[in-house]
Amino acid sequence: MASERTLILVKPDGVQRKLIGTIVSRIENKGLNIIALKMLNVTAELSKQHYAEHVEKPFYPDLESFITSAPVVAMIVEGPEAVSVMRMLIGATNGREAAPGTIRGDYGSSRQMNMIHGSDSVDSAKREIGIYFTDNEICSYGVALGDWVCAAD
Ligand code: IDP
Repeated sequence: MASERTLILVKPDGVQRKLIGTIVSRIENKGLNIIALKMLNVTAELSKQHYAEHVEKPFYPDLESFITSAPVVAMIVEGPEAVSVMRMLIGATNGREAAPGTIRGDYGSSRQMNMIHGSDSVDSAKREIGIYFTDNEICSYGVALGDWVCAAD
């Protein structure tokens, strides 16, 4: 199992709804390591960098207004297959279609205000981590119980 890193954001609606702790708990309960974490305001420029693939889409202006409307919490999450494991924990984009048990399925009913972002591939994660974090903000570490939580298959 490859250890991967993924970029997670608690979006403005997640922060406003006091879901930071819940989302952090879900990540930690799954056995993944949070190796960087900070609160920040996403600027219009940062939004365009992050959502480069969506900038030309009709929904982008609303997405930019939303993501810049209030602070977000950015995290780097590390662990075995962290990118796909986090995408499973997060659920489908539209909260009305996300499966119960996923973060979006349990807490949301909106397509835009879906509380959390998770990178969709290892390459996207590398690009997004570089947008949000500098190397000296990252604290990779081992955990004593790691082999019990994430034993080899
Ligand atoms: P993802 O966050 O599930 O990977 P993407 O398709 O990459 O979904 O879209 C990025 C974000 O843009 C979504 O999380 C959501 O906030 C917003 N979004 C995506 N599609 C729509 C849409 O059709 N209308 C409004 N907002 C959208």
